[in-house]
Amino acid sequence: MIFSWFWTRALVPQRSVTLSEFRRACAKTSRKPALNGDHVSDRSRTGICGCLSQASARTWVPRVPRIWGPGIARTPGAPSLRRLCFCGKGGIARASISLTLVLTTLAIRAQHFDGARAYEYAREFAAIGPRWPTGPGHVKAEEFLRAHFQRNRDQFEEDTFTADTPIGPVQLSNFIVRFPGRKPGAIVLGTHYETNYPLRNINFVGANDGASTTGLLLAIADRLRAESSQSRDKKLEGYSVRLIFFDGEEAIQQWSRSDSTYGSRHLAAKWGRDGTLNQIKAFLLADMIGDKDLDIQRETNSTPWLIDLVAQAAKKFGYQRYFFQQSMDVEDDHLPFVERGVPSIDIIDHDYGPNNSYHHTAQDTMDKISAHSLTIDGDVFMESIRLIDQR
Ligand code: 1BN
Ligand code: ZN
Repeated sequence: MIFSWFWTRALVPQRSVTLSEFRRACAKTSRKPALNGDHVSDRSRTGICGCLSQASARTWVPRVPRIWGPGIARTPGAPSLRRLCFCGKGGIARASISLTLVLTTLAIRAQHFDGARAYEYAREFAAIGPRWPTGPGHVKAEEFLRAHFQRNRDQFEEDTFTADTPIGPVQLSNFIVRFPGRKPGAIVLGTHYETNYPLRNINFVGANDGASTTGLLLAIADRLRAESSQSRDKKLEGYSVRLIFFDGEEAIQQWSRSDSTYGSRHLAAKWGRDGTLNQIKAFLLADMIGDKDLDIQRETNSTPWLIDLVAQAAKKFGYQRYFFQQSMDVEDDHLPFVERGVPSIDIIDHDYGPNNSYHHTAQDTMDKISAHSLTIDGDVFMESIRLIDQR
């Protein structure tokens, strides 16, 4: 039987014992002796639980959490969760596994978000180069996302359509990834992944504008995949989560309501027709929030209760100074959803570089964004999901 750090620290009275004491207790109860380095427990009989120290076979001490998931190092050679379970009675074993799955999920959630992982995804994605619609980088960006979701066996779909643009019909594709939950209803997180067509001749890679938030959502997908895999039915505990990688957010010629947000306008209309919009509890859009100097504005087209909820999530981590110090209204991919009554928020930092001088310029490169900002973003997105689940 194994127990996570929460169990050993929070629920079980702690006392130090030696390895020989533990082995004697095991022998009395016909338990298999544990291996050095194993996390062990004989709480039911002896009330002791912890992890055998690899440094000394003589001392048994509670140690670091023996949990693992994306971004959490599993000790090389550490036994799997199932192998660690060695208690006798089937029912107790099953209950123990369930408890462990719940506690492991809580432990994953308790970790700070892995912004370094999000940054690495963003770096790979920006390295594709400019991703303007109809260009070669756009095809590569689609291939990157497709290959990524296929490799991870995610439930994903490509929502391909033809947009009517100032340069004629253009084929665009939104990518939608689903993580089913136990509660009826869905939380939607979105970003755009393409780059600006008018900037196609200046090597504009959109490290912040497109790549950073694509990296963020890919790292969020890793967390959701890990959380799902911890449960027996492979579902999230709360609402389903859908991640959308929108195409065609940028203007093809000049930003206007009809020349921008092609992917979100298409999907919101489609989901309005097929009833999907009615299931959406909240839509959180991420845009340009990889900026090293993070300064997220209160976007005034966004839904007030959702702004408050995100502020509450930020407060939990002491991140207030990065959020909502200024207000601004921005037309973005959330508007087609706002207009159809879906509670929505644009989490955007439209203050990028001195006097916004990096925005839509060749200066929008990886050195202007940071893993730290992506950690802040990820923490707040994950906590916002939790708060929406609890509403
Ligand atoms: C976001 C990224 N946007 C364009 N690239 C939308 C936007 C429109 C942001 C107007 C600020 C002002
Ligand atoms: Zn842009």
